[in-house]
Amino acid sequence: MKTIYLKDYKKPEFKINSCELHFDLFEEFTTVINIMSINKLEKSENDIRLDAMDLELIEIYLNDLKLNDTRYIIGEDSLTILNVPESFSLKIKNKIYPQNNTELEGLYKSGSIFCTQNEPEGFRRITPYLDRPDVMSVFTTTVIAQKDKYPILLSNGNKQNCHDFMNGRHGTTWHDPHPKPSYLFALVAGDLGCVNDEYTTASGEHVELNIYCDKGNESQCSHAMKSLKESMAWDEEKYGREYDLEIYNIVAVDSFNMGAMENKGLNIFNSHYVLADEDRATDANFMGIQSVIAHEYFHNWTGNRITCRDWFQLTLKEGLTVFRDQSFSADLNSREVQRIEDVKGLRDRQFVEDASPTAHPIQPNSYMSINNFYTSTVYEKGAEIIRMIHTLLGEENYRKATDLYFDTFDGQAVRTDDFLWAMSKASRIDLTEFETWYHQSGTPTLKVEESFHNGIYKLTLTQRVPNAVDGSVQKPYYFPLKIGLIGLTGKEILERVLIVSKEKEEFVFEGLNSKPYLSINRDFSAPVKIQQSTKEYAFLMKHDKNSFVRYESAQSFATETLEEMMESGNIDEEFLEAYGYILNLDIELSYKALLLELPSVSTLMQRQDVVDFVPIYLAKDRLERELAALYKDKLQELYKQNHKPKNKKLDAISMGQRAIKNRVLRILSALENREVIDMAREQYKESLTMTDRVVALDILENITSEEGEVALNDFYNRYKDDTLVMNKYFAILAASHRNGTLERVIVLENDEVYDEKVPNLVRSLIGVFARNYKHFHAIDGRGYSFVAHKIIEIDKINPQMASGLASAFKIYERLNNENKELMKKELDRVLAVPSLSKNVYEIISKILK
Ligand code: B3K
Ligand code: ZN
Repeated sequence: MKTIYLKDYKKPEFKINSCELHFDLFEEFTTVINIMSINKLEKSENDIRLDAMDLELIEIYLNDLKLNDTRYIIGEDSLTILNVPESFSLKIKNKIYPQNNTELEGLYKSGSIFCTQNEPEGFRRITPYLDRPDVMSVFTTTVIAQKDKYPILLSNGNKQNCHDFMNGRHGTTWHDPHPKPSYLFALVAGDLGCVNDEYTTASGEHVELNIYCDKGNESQCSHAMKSLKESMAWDEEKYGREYDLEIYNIVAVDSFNMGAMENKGLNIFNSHYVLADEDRATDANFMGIQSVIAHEYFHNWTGNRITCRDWFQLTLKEGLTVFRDQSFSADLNSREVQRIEDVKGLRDRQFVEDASPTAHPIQPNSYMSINNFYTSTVYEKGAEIIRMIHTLLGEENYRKATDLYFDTFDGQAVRTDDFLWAMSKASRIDLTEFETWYHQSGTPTLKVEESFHNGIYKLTLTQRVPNAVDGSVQKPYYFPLKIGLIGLTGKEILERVLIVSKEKEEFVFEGLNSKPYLSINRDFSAPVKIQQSTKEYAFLMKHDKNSFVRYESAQSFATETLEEMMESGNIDEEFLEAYGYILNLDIELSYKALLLELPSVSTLMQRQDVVDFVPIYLAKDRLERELAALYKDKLQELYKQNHKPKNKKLDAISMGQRAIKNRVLRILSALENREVIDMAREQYKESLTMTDRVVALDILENITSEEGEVALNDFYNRYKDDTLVMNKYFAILAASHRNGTLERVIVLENDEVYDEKVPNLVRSLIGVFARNYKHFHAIDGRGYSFVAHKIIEIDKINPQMASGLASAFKIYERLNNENKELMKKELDRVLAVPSLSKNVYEIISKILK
């Protein structure tokens, strides 16, 4: 399989000034006419090699002259036109078959809707083109289809005109004045419902806003619309960025490989990130919609107006845009909860990836399939890197620097180095040493040593940077470390941002009366692992004013308590006491719910040299039981105080109440007694929100087969016609700890609601099962064998989906021998499949290396 290297980048040799597209959509096929005006750039070749995948060529005209087949060469993934002049027009007509496209790249059908997904390399499956992000062109698109079946015809930009034809067909022409790369091209045709609104930009321009969805779902679009308007206002205020077209369209489709896509003026979304009402979506779903709508909207500037020179620069747009959506969510909701949730996600996914054989820098050097690099490293670690720049520069300089970035590079395809140039130029802060974050992989550990003599407190920090995947030694990082020192009585002495840049650093603080308590990596100012020998968790849980460190202390305390339990069987009494202290705190309820959560299996597993899941979940189950028994009365009181089954409002207080009472119910469920079963059953029956319903359902499923089945049947009958909600049903069953989960997953594959071609359903059933530690890693090896079998099967339909499933095997190298052997057998089996996609091959071959 071919590897592509960043070092081999070459500038494009041709410029496509304009691209005029005509689509004629039919049920059996689609014809595409593509008329490009092209210029040679300096030192250009005689021949132009266009990217082309699975296209049926009909005819080619060069400057209006039809070419015979001696004038071009059709390659496996290309079309080369020989001997082209300096400046020419090229007209290509080809045929495609969207209704047979199960890869969901290029033009395909989601149910009865025609839609596209072109990032990163889908456009070459539509028409021959220079399908690379640094070739930017002005697109005019005409879409023609049967009017009664496809009354809505959309593409990028502003609507130019509509025309009806005699034969029941009609067409619409769209023009996008902003030059863009082909990966931002989009087309939609369907019989869609629509919710319409408008927005007036800060400079007084009116923008028409439309959200399209399947008819009947219109009432579920209001949260998405509200989020869109909030995003538009926020980007004006925080980054001075206004929208730049007359229309902003969003279309929700059911079959989509990922969350959403920022196509210029025509975002296409997985319906999971658009549709919601209280009866069908959880509070977390509502938050997810707000952040993904914002993310795609923010791409209009960070991604579309300024795009990437090549795909190695992906984090230029993704890391920055994730940082922007995280800041937006923090501004609109609880800042402290947002930060903790972001860090939790980073550690559960990115830290695991960074410790695996597929670890890569946020700017990778090579890839086989670029689709494998839309990772939590490029996205979430990328966002942490931007956050560190924000911390180093400060709010004011950061804004100056982003202004300079937009002014300088608007309309261009650039590199992460260009972004760093703007950051450094506007702030006059040298970021040369900081650049390492873009080119190295792995999570650094920071060892902390403290001493105190004669009023002088000395902090010694030692960085340990892991070797790269190829074994090469990596350099220490440069980063901002926000710390606080706290006095014996709990009073804050100081807060500083220290700059750490060497392998070993010493920081001295003078004039102190006693050894202070150290509050380290406040707000998680750097994505590092802290290694500390002092155990001041209980004190920090009580006194630290930094909400992140209080959370962190509770987590570390719980983690070490669980580790001690795994080793000696003893439970630390002091931890139980500290937990009781949190239960009584009068703090924001969703924050409190986070403080009461025990560390994830993933957190504990990352700390083991050789991973063994069984002791982890046994210890977790036991600690939950102890806490539930010890604080039963208090927990029940908290539940009663906050259980408001008829309140389905989405304000912070109502969501906080649901968060805390559901956390408490989960803790109590460890008792597995009649009382808690009744509580969950009642909650399932009487509550008006999906948030309450899924928690109750999950608890019932995990502790009682009888009541679980009754509730699950009820849920099934109620929602079986709503695929989006049914994803929750599949996920609860696939994540179940009860015996027989694998057998039930196998049965569910034949359920009439389940469809292997719909990525959301595959993720909910197979993807969730592959993260069910108990059953996926079961020692009979059947979990591994089942998932491997699915990867092979799904790879034939949709390689991107299959390689997503394959990432469950990334833990391979660190498993205990028994599991490792079982897993190896399955990985070998997958790798031996002759027609394996490069997507799956790349992941599995790296895991086995
Ligand atoms: N840019 C798209 C991701 C495309 C993924 C292609 N496999 C969505 C986003 O990050 O906003
Ligand atoms: Zn993005």
